[in-house]
Amino acid sequence: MITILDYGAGNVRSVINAVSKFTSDIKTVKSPKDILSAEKLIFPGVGNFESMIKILHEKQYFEPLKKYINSGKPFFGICLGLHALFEKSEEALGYKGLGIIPGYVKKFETDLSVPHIGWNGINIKKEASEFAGFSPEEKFYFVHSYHVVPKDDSFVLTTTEYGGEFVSAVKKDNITATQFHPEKSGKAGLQIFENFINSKSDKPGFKIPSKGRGLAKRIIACLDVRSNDNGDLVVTKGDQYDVREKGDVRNLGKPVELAKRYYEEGADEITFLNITGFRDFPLEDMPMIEVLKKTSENVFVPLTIGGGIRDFTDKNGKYYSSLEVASEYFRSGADKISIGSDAVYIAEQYLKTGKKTGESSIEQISKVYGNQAVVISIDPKRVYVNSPGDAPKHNVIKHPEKGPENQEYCWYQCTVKGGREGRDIDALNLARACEKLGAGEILLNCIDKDGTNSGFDIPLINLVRNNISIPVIASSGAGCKEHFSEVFKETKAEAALAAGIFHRQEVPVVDVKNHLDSEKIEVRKS
Ligand code: 1PR
Repeated sequence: MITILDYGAGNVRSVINAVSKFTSDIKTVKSPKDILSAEKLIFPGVGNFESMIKILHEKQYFEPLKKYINSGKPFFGICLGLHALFEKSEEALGYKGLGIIPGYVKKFETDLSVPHIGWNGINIKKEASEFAGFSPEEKFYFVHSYHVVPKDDSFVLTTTEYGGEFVSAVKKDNITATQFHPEKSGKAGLQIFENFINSKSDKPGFKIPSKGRGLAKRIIACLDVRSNDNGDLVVTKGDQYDVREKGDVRNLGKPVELAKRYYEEGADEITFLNITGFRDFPLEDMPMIEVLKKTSENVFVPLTIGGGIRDFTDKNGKYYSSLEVASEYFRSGADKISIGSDAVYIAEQYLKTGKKTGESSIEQISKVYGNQAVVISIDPKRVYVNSPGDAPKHNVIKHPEKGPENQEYCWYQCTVKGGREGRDIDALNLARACEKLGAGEILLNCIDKDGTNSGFDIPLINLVRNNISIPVIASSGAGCKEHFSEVFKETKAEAALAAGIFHRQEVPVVDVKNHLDSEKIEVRKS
């Protein structure tokens, strides 16, 4: 039997789905005694160290967990499940960890963007049955801002390069714990679970250095989802956000099937955007939750979901906080949520008052689930001006694509409600404010480029990426594989997202990856 510790935060569903590929004998912890009676325990965790430790105490799991691990029975920790083993974390110095491994958890100190998000290689430092059957080129999915620092090197199982070498997995006797997420690492991750579950100690993995050149640029397939006029949930795609063709909502396929296809073709992440989320409340629009649950059964790469994440009062007067909406998404299989319109209102308020309230969706969700779980989806469109002085409040740049009256300058106006309403805040100011409030990543769309197949908006991506320190996903305008190499060569974007070319099967994901590889841009080969 495999017991999984669900302490209430993070995406436990994905771990259950991954483990259930190899055994149906799975139990989730409901009480402290379930921990003590476990035969093999997996402790998955994403989120925040403070909130995890608090919950472990509240549920009275803390001492049983120590007792279980010290009993010598097999233990597998993931991400925060690794951090928990240490004495303390810089993420919450007032809270003690389990203290099973001497050492602490440290914030990344690097010029690279933090969180460290994406697929990276590992150097295996000692033989370990969990890594039986791996090729040195394998990459695993990481998403974290803190990493462990064991006092004793004998615990180190793997290291990874990210602005220096950090410890990405530990092993000692019955304890194995990884910083990366096997449940989100495609076939390689599933192999780790299989090895752990079946105790394949007869086939030890060997000490191997990673041949991967480090963190891969991610290729993300985006599925804009909404109900069509018959009430069926479909994947659609707009041209500059207009999703109707001859009056009907364009139907490009079924969300669950398309997501599975992109996973199998090698997409590094899948993003679902519920594009009518600004008017339909997600917890009433349950099909979207179903889509997520079904997708996560067969798709083992990160899933992001956006649309409608905000506080809401329904027609019966019942109030839902944005945190409740997000929690429902996380429970249903999401790894990250993306906030669009609400982020604009929050940033406007924050820039006006200069005060963090602690109550915004960005702050609340990142506090519980961690910054890396909060993506801000920005929907900007160009406003052309004759000179920078014409828009003194905004970040104005010179743009090679001139305006309708031959203007050379523009600023990027943020919009809400699916591009329908422009606001008096620009894309860079929004991104900066959201970073300060706790967002972990920016999904940078561009309405002028969306659906045009004319390439990404390079000046916009540089404007934002060069002035913030969280990762940026370049989005809108991809029309051919060369556009992906262009965006990675000319900007520091960590990922590139496309929709139309993938849905219309004009360029398969694998062709994009092969092209990037031929251009010496690091990718994950699947
Ligand atoms: O405001 O928090 O409810 O979130 C709504 C979300 O829905 C936002 O993330 C917003 O970007 C998205 N959205 C709203 N309306 C539309 C629309 O198209 N009418 N989709 C829309 C935006 C997302 C893009 C697209 C890329 C790539 N589309 O990410 O996938 O531009 O397209 P391409 O490769 O075909 O050029 P809230």
